[in-house]
Amino acid sequence: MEYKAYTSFDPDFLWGAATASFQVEGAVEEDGKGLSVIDVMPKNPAITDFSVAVDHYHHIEEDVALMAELGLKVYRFSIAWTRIFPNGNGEVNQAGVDFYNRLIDALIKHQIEPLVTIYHFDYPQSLVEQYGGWISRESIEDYRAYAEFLFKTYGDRVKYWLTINEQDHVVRIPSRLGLTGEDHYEQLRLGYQANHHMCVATALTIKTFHELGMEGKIGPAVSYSMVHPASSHPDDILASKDAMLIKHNYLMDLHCYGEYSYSFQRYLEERNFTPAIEEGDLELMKQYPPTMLGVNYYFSEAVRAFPATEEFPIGYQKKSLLPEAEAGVFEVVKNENLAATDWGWEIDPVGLRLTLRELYDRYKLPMIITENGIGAYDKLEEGDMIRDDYRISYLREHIKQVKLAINDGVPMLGYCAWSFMDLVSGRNGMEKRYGFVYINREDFDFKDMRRIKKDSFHWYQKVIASNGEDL
Ligand code: BGP
Repeated sequence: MEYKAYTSFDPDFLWGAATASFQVEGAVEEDGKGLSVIDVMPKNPAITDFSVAVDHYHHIEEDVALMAELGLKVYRFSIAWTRIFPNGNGEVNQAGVDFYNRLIDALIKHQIEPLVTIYHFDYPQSLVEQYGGWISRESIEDYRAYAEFLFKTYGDRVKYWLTINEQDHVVRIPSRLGLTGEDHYEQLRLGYQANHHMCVATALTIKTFHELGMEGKIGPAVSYSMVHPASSHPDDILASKDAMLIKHNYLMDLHCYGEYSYSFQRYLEERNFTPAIEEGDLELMKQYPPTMLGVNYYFSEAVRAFPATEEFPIGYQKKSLLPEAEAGVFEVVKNENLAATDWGWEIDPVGLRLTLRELYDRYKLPMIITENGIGAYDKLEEGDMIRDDYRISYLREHIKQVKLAINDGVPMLGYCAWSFMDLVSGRNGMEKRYGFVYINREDFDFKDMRRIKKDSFHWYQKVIASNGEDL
């Protein structure tokens, strides 16, 4: 829709940038930190692991000074559970608690609002060893107790909380659940059980948040993006609706309505994936929904119908991290209308407006973009220059669409680009860079870890200073 007149961003719009503990901190075995599932997962010899990352642990003052120079109003970061509770439960590690106190105090000193992710993929390995981790019901109380500790410790300064980052990814990536050895279907079945426990844990944590009388807002950071039909053929449109359900809406319906939607129940039943649900679980979720949503958005997808055959029977899934094809449901295909990144992620700014509209239509919660950005092979040139015009153009086009979504009537609290500084990519090491700040290290050469401002740093500085007018 077009309008005759457009409003601007609110004066208190939170311009920000994000990171996650395991991708930036390093120091994985320092100052009493326990091991997480990320620390123990099998290493890929072709890329760096996360043990040193970009050494943020030893650079927080310098890094926060750069955030202040950039003009950030909000900084999204995650707390490493195993710095606070090395075993996931039990003894507290004071050195870990102090580290985040220092970080939060430095942010506040520079008038940067901390936006804290309670748990971003780095689940305590000890909990996997104690009782199997998220696949066991015992996990619920340990997560809640950890979150309660954070509320009591940092809640005097932190007003915005994200419960679990990209739960849908966690439940489908076996190493992030600490699973080993099971076959693909068993992993999926266990994943849905883990998913249920995470939803109960989230609701209980939100209950605790209210009981403690915490100020501010809380909700999950969800990976949510439009799945377009590849054509106007009704079969493709049905496939896109089903893909939205299986990829995104099943989880949102649980978080926000405490329900397994009728169609998702059928999907689970047919595959023997229905999790064990205890009395009161769904009621609890209904009673304690999130008060905001964090939205991670990078790309959209297009799908066509994928009729089951003898060769590909119903339920057959291409074995991949995320669902890309499932016989009898959908298959992801190339969207000829869109360009893609070097990693094949299709760039779709309008898809972001659609995503925000879809989420608000369905769930009516205020939102903050918690991740949005482009991974690229940045090149450090003579004179410490990084000319990342492709990043500027990606971010500019997406921010324009956030503004349009606001004009559509969607309440947006803020926008966090991914990422503040270069960090170790989830699956691609150091070669896939996202930051406004370049970190001078390669996969297997730590160099000097110098922080260098990219062209996009100077551009975003102006965007923030002009409250989104100077794009
Ligand atoms: C999201 C994660 C981030 C980050 C990002 C980019 O799924 O929440 O932690 O990794 O994706 O992904 P990648 O690093 O694989 O390009």
